Amino acid sequence: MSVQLLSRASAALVALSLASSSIAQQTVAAPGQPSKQNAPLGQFEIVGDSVASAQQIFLGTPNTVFVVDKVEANPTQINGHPAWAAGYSLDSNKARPMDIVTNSFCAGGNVLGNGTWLNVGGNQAVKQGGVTADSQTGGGIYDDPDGGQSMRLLNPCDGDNCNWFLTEDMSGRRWYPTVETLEDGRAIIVGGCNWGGYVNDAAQNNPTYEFFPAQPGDQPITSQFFQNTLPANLYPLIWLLPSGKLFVQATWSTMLLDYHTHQEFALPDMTKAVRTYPASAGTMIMPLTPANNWTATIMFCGGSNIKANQFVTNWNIAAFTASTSCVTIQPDLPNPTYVDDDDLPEPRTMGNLIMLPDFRIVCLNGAGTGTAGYGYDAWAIGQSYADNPVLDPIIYDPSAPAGKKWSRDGLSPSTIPRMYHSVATLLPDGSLFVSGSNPNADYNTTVKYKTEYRVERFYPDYYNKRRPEPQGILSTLGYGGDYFNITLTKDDFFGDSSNAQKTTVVVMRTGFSTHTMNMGQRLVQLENTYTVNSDGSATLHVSQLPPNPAIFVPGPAYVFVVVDGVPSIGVQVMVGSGQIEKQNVRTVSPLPSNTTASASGNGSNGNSTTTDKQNQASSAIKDVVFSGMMVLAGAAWSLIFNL
Ligand SMILES: *[C@@H]1O[C@H](CO)[C@@H](O)[C@H](O)[C@H]1NC(C)=O
Ligand SMILES: *[C@@H]1O[C@H](CO)[C@@H](O)[C@H](O)[C@H]1NC(C)=O
Ligand SMILES: *[C@@H]1O[C@H](CO)[C@@H](O)[C@H](O)[C@H]1NC(C)=O
Ligand SMILES: *[C@@H]1O[C@H](CO)[C@@H](O)[C@H](O)[C@H]1NC(C)=O
Ligand SMILES: *[C@@H]1O[C@H](CO)[C@@H](O)[C@H](O)[C@H]1NC(C)=O
Ligand SMILES: *[C@@H]1O[C@H](CO)[C@@H](O)[C@H](O)[C@H]1NC(C)=O
Ligand SMILES: *[C@@H]1O[C@H](CO)[C@@H](O)[C@H](O)[C@H]1NC(C)=O
Ligand SMILES: [Cu+2]
Repeated sequence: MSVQLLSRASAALVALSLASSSIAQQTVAAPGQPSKQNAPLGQFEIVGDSVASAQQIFLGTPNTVFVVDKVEANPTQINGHPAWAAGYSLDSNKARPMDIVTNSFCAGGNVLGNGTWLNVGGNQAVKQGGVTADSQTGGGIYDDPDGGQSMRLLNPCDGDNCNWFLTEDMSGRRWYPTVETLEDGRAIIVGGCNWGGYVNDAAQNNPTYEFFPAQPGDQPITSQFFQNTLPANLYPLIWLLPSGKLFVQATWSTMLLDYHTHQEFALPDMTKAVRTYPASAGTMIMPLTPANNWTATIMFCGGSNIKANQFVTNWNIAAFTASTSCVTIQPDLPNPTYVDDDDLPEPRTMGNLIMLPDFRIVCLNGAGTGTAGYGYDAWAIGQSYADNPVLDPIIYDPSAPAGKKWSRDGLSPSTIPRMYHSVATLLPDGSLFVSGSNPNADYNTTVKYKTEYRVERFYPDYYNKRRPEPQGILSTLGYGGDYFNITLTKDDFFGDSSNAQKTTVVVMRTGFSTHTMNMGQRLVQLENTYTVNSDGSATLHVSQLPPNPAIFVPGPAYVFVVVDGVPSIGVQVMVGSGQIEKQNVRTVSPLPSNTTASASGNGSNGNSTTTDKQNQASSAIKDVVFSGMMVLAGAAWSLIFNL
């Protein structure tokens, strides 16, 4: 009887899914395996040349990393002047020079909700040695118009057919601005200074924020916080929180900003070290997961315990030991405070924090002493304000017990110092792209810490494992609404379908890497349940993003399915409508129960058990019969309705 009911129920389900297939959403092709074989695990490998020195990078397509530099005498030319931008093909490890038109020195960037990348602000036109050029409109040795108010856009592509173009200017000059994308896919552009230098000062501060694209009548908004947080408020540390407020941290101060009402709410001061540039801690918003109810935790590691009045160059900054401290804060909870987390194993400034799809965090690059910045000071190392490069990567495992979260087990150091103006980003294959370092005013090969072009890949321990090849990932993810199904074979579970319980689906944005920040870097785990079939394959039932665009703003992202710590190759999807607009938010459909069919080896043909922890007593057969009857009832109703 059950069998009969079951088959009638599944026939009805099949009929229903056929009926709804006309409105079925597009899925992406199942990802395959990495092209790289036998990668050196836990190690760096030098793979190519970035053409322009990698001061800023982002993964623009699954196969192309875009590089943005300052104007300098990079040997590769484009349009009759040195190239200060490039597109780096991950397949061929070849870069093509690109023309980014104006001086993008210490610009900010992020991706808009429609997939266009934005790069904003910079420096005046310069000649050799970074000295102000005679013409601010182009010409001269580097032919670099002033970039201080520039907004540069790129619709990324593989190959040669996309180029940077200028759109309207910002309201004012911004050197070292931060860019965060908002719930409607616009960007907020925050802070910076007019003319650059080691730190900010009142005479050149730009204590405002503005939006791109601007709405008619928009004016830049002046922020009290940015008037109060001199001098280390360049590249402020900013994350959009699930509450819709912006968390903002600079020098020793912290606030929440309601960008709609322009209200500022003070939070406790930072503890133990300055985290903003030029102290340059590694920072990130930790994974937002069903287990933590998508609650934001922001982590800060390293930096420099330096007083606000010590950001002057009349003492030996390069010899000053960096901080080992890591702290976290949960700004959306009541009475947030900074809480100590496990210290770094050694002092570190400019150590990037890069999130892996399995929730671990790689810290790499940086220095043990000094800060970001450079100059011709007698105590500088060449021109570098940092010394004692830290070549060792370390990995933070949030699931490890307190005191044991950082580990360097199985990891080997790089051979390349990567200090001021170095970068890193996650790639779709789960490796890291690491490049840059140039603590010099111009292209310089004669100093200890020279202008660096070498590109490295870093391979986490999972890299050579057979990757899951999930089928059915949607090419567009919305906020709430219907769940979707991803199928995995027994091989995808490494032959053990109980790994369905250790499978997660994550949506990641890799961000815009510059100055030890990855603007926009974020990981959100989708809610899922599973149906394990008797042949050891399974269907994952996966919710779309939580019904709140502030948890993960619209725009391109990568989806990874991680089975027992092994990520699939990330596939690019679009989150939201693909337009800069208010996003649709729908009620979340409930997920089917977790169900495991007994394998035939257990002498059963089709016996199933629900494995839900909260629902041990109910049987899958009942569930399926029940939902089948609901479907039949629904079909009957609609039949009656249609008649
Ligand atoms: C995305 O929006 C920006 C700002 O309105 C616009 O300049 C750009 O052309 C748009 N990109 C696409 C692909 O439509
Ligand atoms: C999860 O967060 C949402 C939104 O902040 C809140 O409404 C809900 O009560 C939270 N759920 C739990 C179980 O804490
Ligand atoms: C390289 O840096 C050194 C140290 O500051 C300086 O003396 C030299 O002029 C620089 N070379 C170039 C080409 O800028
Ligand atoms: C997902 O799979 C379940 C059964 O495993 C099925 O009932 C449902 O219709 C499927 N949904 C979609 C959108 O394919
Ligand atoms: C048979 O069932 C038991 C208990 O549920 C389980 O531990 C075991 O892995 C199953 N064997 C196979 C071959 O699936
Ligand atoms: C299959 O289900 C039947 C009926 O509920 C039960 O008697 C039998 O023990 C189950 N077999 C296995 C292998 O779980
Ligand atoms: C179903 O399985 C998922 C993934 O293993 C797990 O997170 C979730 O808690 C389970 N659901 C229930 C209701 O037990
Ligand atoms: Cu810089």
